[in-house]
Amino acid sequence: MTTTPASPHVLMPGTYPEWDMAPMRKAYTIHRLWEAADRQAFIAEHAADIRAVATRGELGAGAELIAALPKLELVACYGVGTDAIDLAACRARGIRVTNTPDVLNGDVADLAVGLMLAVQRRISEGDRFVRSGAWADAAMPLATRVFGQRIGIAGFGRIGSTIARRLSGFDVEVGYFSRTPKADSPHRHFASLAAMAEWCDVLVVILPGGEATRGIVDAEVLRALGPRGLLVNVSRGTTVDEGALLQALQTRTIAGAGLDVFLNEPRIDPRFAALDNVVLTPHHGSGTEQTRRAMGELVRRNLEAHFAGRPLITPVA
Ligand code: 8YV
Repeated sequence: MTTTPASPHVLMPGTYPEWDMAPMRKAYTIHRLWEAADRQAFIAEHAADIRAVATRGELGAGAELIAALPKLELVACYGVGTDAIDLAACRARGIRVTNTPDVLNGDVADLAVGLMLAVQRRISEGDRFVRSGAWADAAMPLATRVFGQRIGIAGFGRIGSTIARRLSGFDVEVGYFSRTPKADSPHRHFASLAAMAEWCDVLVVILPGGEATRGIVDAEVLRALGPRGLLVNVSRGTTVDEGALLQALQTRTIAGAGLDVFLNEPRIDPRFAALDNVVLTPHHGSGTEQTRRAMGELVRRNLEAHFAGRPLITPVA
């Protein structure tokens, strides 16, 4: 624990970069939960003082943690996805919640396009091919053309529509799956994910995590995507039935996948590493210095606003 006299007590389930931790240590009494040998005892020891939780998208704040903090006023999330935060528990107690939307749209969209290109043009495989010296003895296997393809985007919020904008330069046809059509979108809307999977060559998943989308990309959707189809997931590991995905990749029910998110991060299913038709990245959609600096600043601005009694910058609840 770092102590600053008479400063608000903030619990952190995980660390932020040092450029955020330094100003936070100055402004708050930080309780570093990730360093606690006994989490429950640590929370019990400090619960009476803790007014805010500063968490990360993948760490969240569950009902048990929220219930253990009687003075909790705010959960500030470093990330846009709040599926790991029990919003109902927060609302029931009038606990405010903030996240970091918009500042990461461009990065996540860039990585989605990057993963699509990497798998379709076999870039990671080509890198291994050259490094291994195999090129001296054989030609690199042919890849798959990207331009002219049909790209289906599952989830058409701020990041999904940014992905569509990025794709406007690739001479591809874009469709999207969402609950309701976007009146101002020129792209084809699909009310059925399986129907869009049937239509598209590349299925990009950028749906919000949570129970409503758990396993929505299932064996049926993967079969509809088909043996020349590619899946890109930059949303949450929970949006894909991971067992069905692994089987589809192993049996070539789909051609390949570019995956930035998984179940049980960071200790993901080891079967992914044995596949040669995937490109894997470590939940790094927002993982650039510029974006992470912007995210951290937004978290700190929300904390400052809350403790100063000013309106929150980016409230979720
Ligand atoms: C976060 C994310 O950067 O924004 C989200 O919801 O999943 C990521 O972009 C990550 O959770 C930060 O640790």
